Amino acid sequence: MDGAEQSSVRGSKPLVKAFFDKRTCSVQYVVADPGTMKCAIIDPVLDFDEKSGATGRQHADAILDYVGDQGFEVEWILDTHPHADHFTAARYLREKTGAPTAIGEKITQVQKLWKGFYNWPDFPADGSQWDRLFAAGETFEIGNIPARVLFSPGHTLASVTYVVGDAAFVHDTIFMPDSGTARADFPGGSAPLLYRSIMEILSLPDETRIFVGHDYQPGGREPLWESTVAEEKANNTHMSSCRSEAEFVKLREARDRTLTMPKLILHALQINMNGGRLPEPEANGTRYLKFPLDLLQGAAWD
Ligand SMILES: N[C@@H](CCC(=O)N[C@@H](CS)C(=O)NCC(=O)O)C(=O)O
Ligand SMILES: [Fe+2]
Repeated sequence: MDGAEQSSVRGSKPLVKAFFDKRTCSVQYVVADPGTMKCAIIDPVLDFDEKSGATGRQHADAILDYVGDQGFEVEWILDTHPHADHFTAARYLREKTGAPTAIGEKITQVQKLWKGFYNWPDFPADGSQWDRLFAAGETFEIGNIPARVLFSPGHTLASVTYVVGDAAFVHDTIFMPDSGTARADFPGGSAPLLYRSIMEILSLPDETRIFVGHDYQPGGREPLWESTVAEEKANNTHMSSCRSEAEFVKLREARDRTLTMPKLILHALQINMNGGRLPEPEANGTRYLKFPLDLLQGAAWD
């Protein structure tokens, strides 16, 4: 496991452990109530090698090993959004632990969009692939620690932030201060909505711990994933350089014009819009993916 780190806290603050996936620069989390030993897994990665077509469970199994070693009971398997750069391991972890899966309720809008792209008329775009769909403002518990869902659209139509005690799992909204913010140019993305979502996150108490969903290691530094609302307000390279929504939108859209599509977007969405289920094997026992040609913009020819 790469860059696993633990930040231990006292009192009712959750214990947070991060697992960094260097292939996709994703950060996966276990957030636990040390009082009750209950935990949630957030944004787990199912490994995939696009060159060979191999899938792997190394990261998910490392999380399960950690959970087992700590004596934690998994209460929730949470995704913040349908990822465009990796497969979610939510389904695999549900099979292993029996814990319920959840995502934001607006996943149904993403499903409706992408079922058209993949030409899957029979795909149920109703969110039934998860055990629970969270609406904005909904609350739940991890052990005795209260958790709250913020609707944080912009990067995707369905993105949510999980605020667990003093820890906010913001995934692809705001990144580490030197890294800025997430892109807003995927189908259904919106730079103005991203700005408003980030402003809601930054209105949390200054000492709120921020746990980001990716770290692209600017300048080649070691991966980092934890900051605070105060640090982000003072130093985030995108947010602190913009005085208004309009300025942010200009900056974000200019940067997005320079980005190519994530290399796994067409692989990943068909798995992730289906709650992490791989396609059913065909008659020969092999599973296959399907890609639309000439549908998405963002080709990099040079
Ligand atoms: N090169 C990466 C790009 C992944 C990517 O686009 N990541 C999104 C989050 S899913 C993002 O917000 N990136 C911000 C950026 O690249 O500035 C890949 O191909 O997977
Ligand atoms: Fe993302």
